[in-house]
Amino acid sequence: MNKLNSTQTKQIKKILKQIKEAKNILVTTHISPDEDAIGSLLAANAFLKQLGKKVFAYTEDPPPIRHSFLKSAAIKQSDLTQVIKNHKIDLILFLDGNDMDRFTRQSDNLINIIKQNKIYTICLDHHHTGKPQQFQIYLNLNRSSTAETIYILFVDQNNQKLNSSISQYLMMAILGDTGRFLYQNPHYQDTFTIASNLIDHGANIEKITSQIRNFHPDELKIMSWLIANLQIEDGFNYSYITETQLKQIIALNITPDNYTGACHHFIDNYIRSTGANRWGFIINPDFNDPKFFKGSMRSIDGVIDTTVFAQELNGGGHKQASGFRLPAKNIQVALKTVLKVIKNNYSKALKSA
Ligand SMILES: [Mn+2]
Repeated sequence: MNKLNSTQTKQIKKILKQIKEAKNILVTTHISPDEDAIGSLLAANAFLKQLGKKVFAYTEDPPPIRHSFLKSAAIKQSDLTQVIKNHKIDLILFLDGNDMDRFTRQSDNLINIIKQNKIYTICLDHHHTGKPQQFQIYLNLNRSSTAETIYILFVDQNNQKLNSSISQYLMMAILGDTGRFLYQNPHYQDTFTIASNLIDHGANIEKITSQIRNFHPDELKIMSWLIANLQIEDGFNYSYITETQLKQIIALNITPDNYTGACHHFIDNYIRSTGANRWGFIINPDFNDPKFFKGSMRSIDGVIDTTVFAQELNGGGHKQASGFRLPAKNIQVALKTVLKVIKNNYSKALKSA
């Protein structure tokens, strides 16, 4: 299983060599971290510690509270440039993204400090759009998740041992990015072999699912608004949260975690499976900065390439799941922009599906 071509094998050898030579390693993942981001980060942290490395696992955003059952406290929050300064970092492992802007809100500062300190950069990823040239080694094995790439790197290629906590981390990540083994996946044989091995070593799909799919009543309230705002168009569905609704959410002391959790659940489970349409999007004001609107697009395999739209909106991702962040005066303006981009690029996105 996990057959790699010679370029990939060489890259992996290079990565393992750099890890061996490094003293202080920073491992990080993208802002607004999801299951794959947190699970991959926790697993990479554990595998590097097995190798006797000094590891610093940091993100700029906190992990969602629903991941706390995995002792995600091992991940600390800080401005990444500060971590580099404080701990003489000589190697950074970036996980689950391939654009410095995904890892920090101040990418210019981060790029500068990396250059000044001659820090080696490695990126492990599985996305199809971005800026991989920003990293010295960029490894993308086209897997369903970054977690599978981590498994291949450390378990398959470096003979490292799984234990029950690492198995739980990797399983959570794979469950998150595969939609619980739902999505069409060219490497399905590897995915199921890895998953089976993780269960052998203590991962429990039912328990993990009950943790990450345990709804807070506030999430259901926000989902009811997304349901009320749902628009069924000729070809696609969409919904949104208005800036007035965000104000209400804040007034009700609803946490950012429950806000984004509700949006994720709605987009993953309803937008592409309501009525006759098989793709759609949602858009909602950024909790921390309501001058920006966050959008997510989802489609069923082979229906439409959503990255065609997402890239026009300065975002990216996968054909069936992509995202973007858009500055706009209000929800009406944001929606108008997105609908216009869809209209102007529809045939291109259909062709590219
Ligand atoms: Mn991922």
